[in-house]
Amino acid sequence: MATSVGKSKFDVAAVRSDFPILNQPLPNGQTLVYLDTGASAQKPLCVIEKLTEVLTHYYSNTHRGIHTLGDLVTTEVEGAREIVREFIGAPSVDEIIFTGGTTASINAVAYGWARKFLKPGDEVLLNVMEHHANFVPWQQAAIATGARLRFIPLTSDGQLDLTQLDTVLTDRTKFVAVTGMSNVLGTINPIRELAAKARAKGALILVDGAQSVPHGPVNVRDLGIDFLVFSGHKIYGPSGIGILWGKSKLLEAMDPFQFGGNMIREVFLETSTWSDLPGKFEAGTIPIAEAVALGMAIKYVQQFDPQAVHAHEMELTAKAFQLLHEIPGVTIYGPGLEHRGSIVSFTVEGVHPHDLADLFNNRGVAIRAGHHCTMPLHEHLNEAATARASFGLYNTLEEVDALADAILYAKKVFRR
Ligand code: C6P
Repeated sequence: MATSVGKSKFDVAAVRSDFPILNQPLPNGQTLVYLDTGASAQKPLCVIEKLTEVLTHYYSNTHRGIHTLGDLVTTEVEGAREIVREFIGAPSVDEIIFTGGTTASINAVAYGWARKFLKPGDEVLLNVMEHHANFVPWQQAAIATGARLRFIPLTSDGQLDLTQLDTVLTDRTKFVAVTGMSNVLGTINPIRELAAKARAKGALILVDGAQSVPHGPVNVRDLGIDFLVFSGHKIYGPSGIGILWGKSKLLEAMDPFQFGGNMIREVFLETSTWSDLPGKFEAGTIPIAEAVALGMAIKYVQQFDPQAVHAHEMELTAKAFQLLHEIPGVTIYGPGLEHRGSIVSFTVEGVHPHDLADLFNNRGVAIRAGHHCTMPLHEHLNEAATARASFGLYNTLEEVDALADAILYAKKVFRR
């Protein structure tokens, strides 16, 4: 396990020592300033070592009772499933489905639940801050079933406008899909309140936790939600692995999304029956080493005091706010600090975000630029693209200075 285990206080220097990639120069010799954790988080050594351990010592497919390696690896995978269950407060380990990531998890619900249960005239409630992964599957399900999409309007500072909720959440609403935290605006949405309102209308609610789950504790029972999805690679774990959690009675009622090995009980010539949960939704071979390493990534995150992590990440965000606000021509999108997480999207007047990212890269500063898979949101913002800095537990206040310096440098290059 990592060197930072057991720290009573959050210690960013110790955290950084857990991440090999942060402690080596870039191929061009520069020091990496990694401000792109919202796209993919870096990996601590314990996660890297866990992947290697599985592949080196007990890799095989997960068939318990066939041979020794199968038993060992199955025990590890099921151990990881239990870690996820405990992490999100799910009542049963059978409700934890390993998928390829957030996108795959949402598609499983949009196919398995929405296409089965939505009828013409039913409504699905979205909003324009959603990532395409929590937008397009619902759009396609609505086209396929004749259901109608409705949208919670946004306030001028990029929050869900709950004063309009009663207009768009109706007796016809059957499903609400909402992000826990916007990958562009950083907005943290009031999930408990939305879940209660959805429940009162008899609608189900899915939370896209891709951005929110890595940054703070989540408890699906406390929140009162029906589905939670997230990705391993954004929570310091491997890519290619993600989680779909759903209430067992919903998962049992849903159709599988993918068909093949592992997910069947019996196959006849003309028909088949499905395996119990979670196997029903795990067709084929799951990413085995990645699932085990996701368990390790969660244990890594869990060792920190969540309040200390939050305080650290918000200190970085507050400093970015302050420095960027002081630079003429910079616009920051999204709400104030009290309603957001550690994502800061911005534009610099007269400099295209892609040029910004390119110039930043010359200085070793890694940010993301573009529409960040949120074209409806960028249409709403009236911007084709934005630049985005996103912070994780390993970032430092000095790296926020490097961000501000890089903006000043870009302005100088473009004589703005
Ligand atoms: N966002 C970014 O913002 P996948 O690719 O399936 O692991 O995650 C998709 C996804 C879903 N919802 C939200 C809120 C997200 O932020 C993302 C991924 C990345 O840089 C890549 S576009």
